[in-house]
Amino acid sequence: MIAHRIVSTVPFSDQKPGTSGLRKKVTVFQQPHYLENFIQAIFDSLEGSARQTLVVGGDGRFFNRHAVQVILRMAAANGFERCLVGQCGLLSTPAASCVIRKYHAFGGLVLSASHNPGGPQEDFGIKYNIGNGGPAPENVTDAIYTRTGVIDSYRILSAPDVDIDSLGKRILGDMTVEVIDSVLDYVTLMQNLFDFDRIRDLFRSGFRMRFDAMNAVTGPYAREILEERLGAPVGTVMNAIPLEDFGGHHPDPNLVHACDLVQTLHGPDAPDFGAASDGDGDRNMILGRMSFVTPSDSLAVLAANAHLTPGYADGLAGVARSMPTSSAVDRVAREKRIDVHETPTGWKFFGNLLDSGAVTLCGEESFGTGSNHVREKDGVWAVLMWLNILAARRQSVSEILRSHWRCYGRNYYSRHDYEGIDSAAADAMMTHLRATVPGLADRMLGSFTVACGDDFSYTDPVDGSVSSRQGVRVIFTDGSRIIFRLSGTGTEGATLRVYVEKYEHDYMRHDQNTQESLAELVQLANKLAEIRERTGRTQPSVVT
Ligand code: VG1
Ligand code: CO
Repeated sequence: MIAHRIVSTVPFSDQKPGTSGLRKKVTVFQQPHYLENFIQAIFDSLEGSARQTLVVGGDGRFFNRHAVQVILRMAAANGFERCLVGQCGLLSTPAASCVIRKYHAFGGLVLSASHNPGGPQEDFGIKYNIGNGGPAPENVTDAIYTRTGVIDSYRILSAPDVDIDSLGKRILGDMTVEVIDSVLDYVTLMQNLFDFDRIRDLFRSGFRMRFDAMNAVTGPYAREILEERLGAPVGTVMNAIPLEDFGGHHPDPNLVHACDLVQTLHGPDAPDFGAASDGDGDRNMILGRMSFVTPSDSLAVLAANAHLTPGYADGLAGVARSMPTSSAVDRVAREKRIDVHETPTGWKFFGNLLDSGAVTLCGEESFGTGSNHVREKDGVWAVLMWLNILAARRQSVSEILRSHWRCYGRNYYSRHDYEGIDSAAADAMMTHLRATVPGLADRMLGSFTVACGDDFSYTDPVDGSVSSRQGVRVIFTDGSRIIFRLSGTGTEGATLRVYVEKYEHDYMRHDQNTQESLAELVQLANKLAEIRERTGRTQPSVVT
């Protein structure tokens, strides 16, 4: 039975999907009809979805189970023929992408607020992924947003909750609900890309690692792959059980939030390799004994060594990085004579490049790395890629990193985040930067000379769509850069991100601490944006 309920409140004008879907406090999603309004707006914006398959799953955070049930009832009432749901409502973001592609689904709904904390007072989120398995492009998210403002009813089946905890098929109205193993399809894909025998030999030789699943969705994936299939000892995966509140932690794999893991890698008896992933499993952090690999360097190292893994043995068609990601990978691309594409922040911009075959690997400075195997960034994939390379080269993480810098030079790189600043002040700062930065061309700033300054705009080479105002850049004549942009994923106030990069050709002669080598550029950034005057902050909240 389909109930057509009229939305009783004003349409929700704040339902604007950001860099990765709609992300709000759980309490916002709990407002009457809020969730349903957004889901219906998504369904209304899709063309040709009747009698199609939808994939549903999330990172297991608070509200995940409730949202899955609402989505199932609404999908049934909106004419879908089949819903594939991860067991217990769980699917990591890359696994959802894998399942959408493998079963030729029309699209999927992924429930997550990524690395943001979870729990009744914390964050929830919904992203819609299209049939290629990737995040909806801007024309789709814009259509969804427009629809949220005019919608006046939604379709939902009145039916009891569906059992999503045991595998198998159920019937819901005219729709079949198929509860699938959350990890199996993903594991099969990984086995096709990497040399599991070789990695197993590495573990057998005494190589030790720790994977921190941060009580988020990757626990079951990492356990199955690392401990079951690759023979790593039980206990290799830490915080392996997904919890609704992630154990009260920020499931954000960086030096601040994964500090236990970082300490383990710096302690006595440290293992050889450490890695962590985020809430929904699309991010990764890579650590060696006493060393940290910046995501930008990781992308460059993976590009330089991809041929050592079976899935990429034939070489790379091209690479792509988001604009604020350091240009370390550009140097690898130049040497390999392949194209490098520079895109705005957000994985959705890689979709067309991957679909068209223009690029094989891509990455972002924000701990995101991936390839054409799915259409999302993929944390566990990045860890396996590193493991395969380590197994092939039989060198330590820091040896691999140093030899990379010797060969290509080093891009010192850091991101400074100012979280929870006043939104109006943040907007005014960006307006000020947009007005002043273009005029800096050819000026000397300290020991640097400005080559040019602009607000980054991107034209998609495949569909010609233009995305403007993607970040203010100051580019110096030696290739150093300062970039300013506001986050699209925060849920409180505004977050300013300042990205600073400096290239050192002769790394051996100038081996320095990252923050020291960037100190002058950081000072320049503070001055150009008038950060202290405009935000009252003297220090960033997070430095990576
Ligand atoms: C951040 C990162 C961006 C990433 C996005 C989603 O966006 O900077 O690189 O694609 O999060 O990541 P922003 O707008 O806050 O800077 V995730 O792990 O939420 O899918
Ligand atoms: Co994420």
